[in-house]
Amino acid sequence: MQLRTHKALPTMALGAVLAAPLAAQAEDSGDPIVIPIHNWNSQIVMSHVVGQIFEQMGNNVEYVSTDSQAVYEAVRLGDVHLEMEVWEGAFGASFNEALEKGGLHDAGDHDAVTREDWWYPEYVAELCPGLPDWEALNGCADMFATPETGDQGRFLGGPVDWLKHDQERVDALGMNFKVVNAGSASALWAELAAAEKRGEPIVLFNWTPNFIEAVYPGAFVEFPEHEPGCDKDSSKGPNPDETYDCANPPNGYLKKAAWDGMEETWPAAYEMLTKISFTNPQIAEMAKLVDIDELEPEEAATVWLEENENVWQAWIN
Ligand code: TMO
Repeated sequence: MQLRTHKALPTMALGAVLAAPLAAQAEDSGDPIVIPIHNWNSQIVMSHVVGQIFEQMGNNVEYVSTDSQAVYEAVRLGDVHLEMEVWEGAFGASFNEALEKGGLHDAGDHDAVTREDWWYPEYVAELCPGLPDWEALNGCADMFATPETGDQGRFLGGPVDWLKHDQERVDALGMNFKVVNAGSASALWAELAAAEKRGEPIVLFNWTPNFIEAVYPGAFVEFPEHEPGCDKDSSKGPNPDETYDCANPPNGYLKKAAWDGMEETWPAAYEMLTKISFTNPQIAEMAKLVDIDELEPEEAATVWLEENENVWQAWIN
């Protein structure tokens, strides 16, 4: 008895020494980390990738479908706890607004550089010489007319919760186009595939990184150069009387955002979140796993994690 206690001591002492630095760190709460899901596939897959890493770390996770503009208010209030894809072009304004009100913060940039704007498949440049210049596009407006848009060209925009101000830009630049919003990302790609098959002109909303670049060569329309403040200050951009008369940022950021309470509630998960940085090819691949390979987003995330273990293990250790 005496001997056993004595023998056990060194082990216990070592255990105490090892436990000490860990005990000093607060543990992550057992409450679920609520992750918002939107309506384009890289965001959905990336959110599941990160959620599955959190689960591997022992956290609980919940996913909720959320409007991609209203989400910044939801993060600020702590109703959801982070956002994995803050695209500068589409969401910079909503993100900044929530940032000013307080409750949410910038949790770091991805390596990825982004662009979101009017785009056409390569063959359209042959039909409308002068592209990618926006004035050349405007000169070809009638080529893009549909029964829905009458004499005007149709710009096929994304779902209404993405870029909010395409029609304002058309008006500010005096373009002979009408914006028609697609109901979903897959509706955009279905229209693109149909137009390409028939060799018909089409100009639609697109973005990079996306799986599209691996399938359809094409280019963004070049609008008057992006100027910060062009959305609020009419003196910016070529039309002195109007706002939104310039391009979206051609080299936009892609950020993560977090609820201010996240660090205290889930310190380990939060630290991992701040280390995450995805590249353009990684994000395009996440979209491809669903849009082309037709996996469910959860499965796509699991496949991505299996194939990229070296990438994400570095964020945990
Ligand atoms: C918000 N999006 C990446 C689809 O442009």
